[in-house]
Amino acid sequence: NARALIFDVDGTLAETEEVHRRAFNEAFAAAGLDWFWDQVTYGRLLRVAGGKERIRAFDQRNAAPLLSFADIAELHRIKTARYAALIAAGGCPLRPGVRAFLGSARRRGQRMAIATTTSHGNIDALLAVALGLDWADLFETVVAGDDVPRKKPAPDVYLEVLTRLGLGPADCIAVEDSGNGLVAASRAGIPVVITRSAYFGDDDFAEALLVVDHLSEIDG
Ligand code: XBP
Ligand code: MG
Repeated sequence: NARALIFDVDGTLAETEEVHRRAFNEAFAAAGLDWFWDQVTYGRLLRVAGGKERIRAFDQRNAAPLLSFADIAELHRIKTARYAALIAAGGCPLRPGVRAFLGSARRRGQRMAIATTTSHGNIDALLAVALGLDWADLFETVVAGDDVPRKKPAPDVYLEVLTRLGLGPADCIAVEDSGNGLVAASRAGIPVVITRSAYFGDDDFAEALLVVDHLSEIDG
């Protein structure tokens, strides 16, 4: 019976990666780059956590990379604006069972937090539509990728959540969808429940406490 649940966002609360992928492609077009990430390419690139880091990794596939750090920051700014607009226009539903899972955890008195690679703005765009404008009341603290030195699979976001909650890792359970996320939480010493997602379903989850297809399987 964990005292706190720490949630990943992308892939865990909602299947957001196709919206991210579309936002990246729209940003490339807007910047006049003839880049297009199809699903196969994006699936490979998702090994690199973080949008800016992913753009850099793709640019560096060539001997002569095109983009400076400032170019990447600007491209990612456009991507983030496109993502928020796409989410606001069409939303991105929560995965099956997520709403009920959050509701029962709250009724049980479990504390809840978020540990994610993406940005505060993107989390707000997603959860304001999916859970309502008061979504942040559910979570005691939200740690995002740019709040810490290193992104997943480094344990930084999880260690920061533990510090903010004032809890040890064994008092918590992390809910994740990817191998990168599993490694990040495990390096922080936190047991992990995996909910398989579209892009990461075939990752190695041998270290996980439990693996399910949807959180609806373990509600309550
Ligand atoms: C999610 C990610 C993110 C998104 C893009 O990882 O890797 O990079 O794809 O987000 P996780 P940004 O679910 O493990 O947190 O472009 O905002 O970085
Ligand atoms: Mg994820």
